[in-house]
Amino acid sequence: MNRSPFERYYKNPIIKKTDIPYPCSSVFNAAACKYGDEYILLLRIEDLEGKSHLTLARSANSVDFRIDKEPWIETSQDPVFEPYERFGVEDPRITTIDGIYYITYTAFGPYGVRGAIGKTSDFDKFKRISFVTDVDNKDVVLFPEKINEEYILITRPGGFGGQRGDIWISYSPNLIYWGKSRILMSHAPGGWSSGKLGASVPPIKTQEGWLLFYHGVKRTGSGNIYRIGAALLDLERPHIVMGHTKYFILGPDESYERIGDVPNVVFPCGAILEENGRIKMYYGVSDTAIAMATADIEEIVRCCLL
Ligand code: M1P
Repeated sequence: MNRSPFERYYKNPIIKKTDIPYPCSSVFNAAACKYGDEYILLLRIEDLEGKSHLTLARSANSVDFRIDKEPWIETSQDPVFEPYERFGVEDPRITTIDGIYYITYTAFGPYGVRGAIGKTSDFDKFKRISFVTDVDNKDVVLFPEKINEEYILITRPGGFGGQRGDIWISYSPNLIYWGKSRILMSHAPGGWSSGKLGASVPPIKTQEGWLLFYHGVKRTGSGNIYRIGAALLDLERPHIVMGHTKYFILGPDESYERIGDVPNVVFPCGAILEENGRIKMYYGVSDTAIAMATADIEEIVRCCLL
């Protein structure tokens, strides 16, 4: 019996490296949003040297994408940002607030990885704002609303070299200075997410609470297995976890999720809630391609509250 609420698109994966109009090594972990009538994906593309950049793709129907002929966001040449992005920019997420599209991403450089944020209003000009974490802290997602005049951010400090990595929440008046950090979710020993956690997709507002998809990692003798769970956070006090799915709700099963540069990985960075209550979730598969799956948002919320 398949108890996942997700239904995979029958033509998965929807984007592969052979779809990219220039030479590259892989394409995976894409941010997603609607811009006017179009679906936008911001693709993480790894070049032939192994360094990642971000390239835009657009679609009228959510599955057939036109991919830009050149990268949109690459390592910054600005001396404020360059030292921390020297090895690439990775794993973007998009959050819309008042018509501005905020893009959080992982900056990778000689000192480690850290979270960064920038913005666009037209998917043409992109302006960096700040780094939102120090090093060894990533999987950054921004809430789509301010609460009590504050921006709210979720991050994942740690998790490297086999160490623990839990999900934290922080607050800021201006997207630059972050504080009041506290633990949001920590992994339970022994289970499907016992290795480390990380937020996947920016929180989605529902009547019952903020729906947060997250990835959980199980470490095995043959490597990591990345799977997806969901949690429901209190609408006014989002540091309160009202519930989470008892089991993972999407895991690597199909061959394209099992086999690739990094096997056994499903890694969403973007999801779009349609008017009919279906979520379209875009996820990297085995750090090699991009797939899409849909689910009923009410069913996932119910699973969080069981
Ligand atoms: O290889 C799987 C994923 O590993 C890392 O994710 P995290 O640090 O959250 O465990 C990232 O490199 C991610 O890009 C990659 O898909």
